[in-house]
Amino acid sequence: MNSTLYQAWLQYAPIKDEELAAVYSRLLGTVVADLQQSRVANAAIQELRNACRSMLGIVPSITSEVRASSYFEVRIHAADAEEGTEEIGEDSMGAGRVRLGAEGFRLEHRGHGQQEKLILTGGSGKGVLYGVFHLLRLLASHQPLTGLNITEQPVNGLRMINQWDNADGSVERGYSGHSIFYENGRFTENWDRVRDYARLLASVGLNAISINNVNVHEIETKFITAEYLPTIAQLADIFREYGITLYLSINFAAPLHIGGVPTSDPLNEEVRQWWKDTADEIYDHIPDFGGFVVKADSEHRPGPFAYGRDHADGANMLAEALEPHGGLVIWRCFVYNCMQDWRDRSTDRARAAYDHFTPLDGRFKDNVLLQIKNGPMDFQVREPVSPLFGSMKETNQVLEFQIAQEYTGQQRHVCYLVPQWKEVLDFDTYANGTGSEVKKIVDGSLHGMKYSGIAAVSNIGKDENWTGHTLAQANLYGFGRLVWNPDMSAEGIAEEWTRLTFGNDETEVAVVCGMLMRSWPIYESYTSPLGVGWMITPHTHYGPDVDGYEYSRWGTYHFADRDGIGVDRTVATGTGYTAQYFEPNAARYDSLEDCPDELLLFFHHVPYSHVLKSGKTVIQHIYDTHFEGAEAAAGLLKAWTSLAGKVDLERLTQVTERLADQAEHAKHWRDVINTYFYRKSGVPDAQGRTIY
Ligand code: GCW
Repeated sequence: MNSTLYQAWLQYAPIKDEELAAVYSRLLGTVVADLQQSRVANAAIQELRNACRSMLGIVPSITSEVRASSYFEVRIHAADAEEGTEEIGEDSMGAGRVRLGAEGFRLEHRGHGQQEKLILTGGSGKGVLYGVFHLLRLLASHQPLTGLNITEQPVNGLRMINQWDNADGSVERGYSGHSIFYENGRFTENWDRVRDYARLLASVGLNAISINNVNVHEIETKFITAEYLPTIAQLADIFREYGITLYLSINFAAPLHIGGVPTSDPLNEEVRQWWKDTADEIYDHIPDFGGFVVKADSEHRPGPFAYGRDHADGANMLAEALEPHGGLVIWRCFVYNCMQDWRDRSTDRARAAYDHFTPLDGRFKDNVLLQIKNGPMDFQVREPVSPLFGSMKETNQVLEFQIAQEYTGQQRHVCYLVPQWKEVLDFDTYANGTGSEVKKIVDGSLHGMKYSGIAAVSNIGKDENWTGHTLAQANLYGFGRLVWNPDMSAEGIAEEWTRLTFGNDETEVAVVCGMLMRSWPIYESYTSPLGVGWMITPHTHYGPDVDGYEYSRWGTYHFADRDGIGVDRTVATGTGYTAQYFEPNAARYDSLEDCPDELLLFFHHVPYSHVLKSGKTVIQHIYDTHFEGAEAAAGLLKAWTSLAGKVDLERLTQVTERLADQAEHAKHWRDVINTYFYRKSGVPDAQGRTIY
């Protein structure tokens, strides 16, 4: 496929500015490279050549000796095997000596006139790969190369994508068509698309992927056996070429289901041996296999609880099997009681992960990482940061985001999530006093952890544009860039993506970036007020249904009645959840006066007449935001259609259709929510607008 939809941010559009193209062509026409047989570096050079053909109409020649007067030199720094760090000499700007990790790169421009050269030094083949993609970003956004002197290293070690793809070809919470990996119970035969996916992931610095759903069904349970491993090894090979390590989600009850062992008890010797033998077999096929992702004792999945064991017992058993091979166990903390009785006000889903896992701190083996969703509930439009971050000082932690827009409009609504993710990463947990932001916990620096990082549920599928909504590509792009460097700004990432995806027309860049930056607040305003969450249709999680979950068995409540709304999670009168935070967060959330408006209903139950910091009552806030939100959604459509003539027809039409649907659906949200609260509370809108 070759459409603009398909190319996503790797458009490599021809550079029409002749002067600029000439400078780029002079520098990149000859590549001087000694790639030491690195497949990854070779893939990078291949990418460079294709990109240059497309952008500049030249195919760089490759030589091992310097011949041309201007050239692009690519080096892999020799001793990259030695612990991944190496001195690489004097910084040409005189900034001193710089250490380059295995995944880092340095890109510098030297000389002038006909004697210019560009030098890329990678700490390994992967460093070269990331450096080439960085260079291509500069080209595609028409940046000057003169004087370039940068060194970049990824901040997070594990930069992972989780596919929730099933062997039958469906994707759990997938909004972009079927799986690119599977169809009808088998692996797809044509893997070109997987290779292009690997390119997309590598281009933003991602380095790990788990290829099957954390809910592991019958066929996928057998992925760890000789029946499937040869095929999976071929997939691993595709990803390996782009610096991406392959992981599998496993079924905790596999020994029982497919191993011929009468139990899956993690302390049973036969079970432990079975996992060791299984690990040996996996590594025979895939020597650099990453490890296992595990959802256990969660939403009816099997786990150690069935045998009276805890999660450390379960995770450590798997860790022991993977340890001799250098594999990791990524153990998810999404463990809660999903059958809560509404009469029981002490059970609180928000508390669950913390309550289950903090007592286990210090008991996990070194190669276990706990994967924690960003919030305590489940990827809501707005929720506080999970109090587990920072609470386990002796346990490796991985943060889990969801790029798939399960609760944020399902890629039918535009909702750029990078600003939300940044709020999470910048949140100060105070775990070690001021300056204990989540980003420092998940990059491993705060508690000096051996393994750490960030993972996210993918949003791609077989749709031609990968992500259903073309603008949802920005979330996949943004996830990679943010995880590479959490200090990048959401605006900066949006701008990069827009330039690479749509080109450098300044009006277009401004319009698209503006839309992206407004999109999450807009979505929030016509859906869920003040952090309350869960007012969506049960199971599908699309569209409003205020009481859908309130009166279901799943136990996630807003407690709205005729007098008020919100969940009391305070210590004195509520579930006590606020106490799971470090001070001063605990006190701030616990206090009705200090709790920030946007999370008020997450932490407190208040009457509709309660006055917010904004000066409005809760009920008036609900009405106002819903009216304004629906209008703003219509504004997104208007902004986009102003780009007619600038954006190619394919993408113009695709996005227009989605935005038109969004504008309609936003009105539906507005009306359902407003009428619900009007009829519950009996309080009219101060502005007398139409509420049904
Ligand atoms: O939010 C829930 C989703 C489930 C998902 C689960 C999880 C994969 O609705 O579809 O299952 O989270 O994260 O395990």
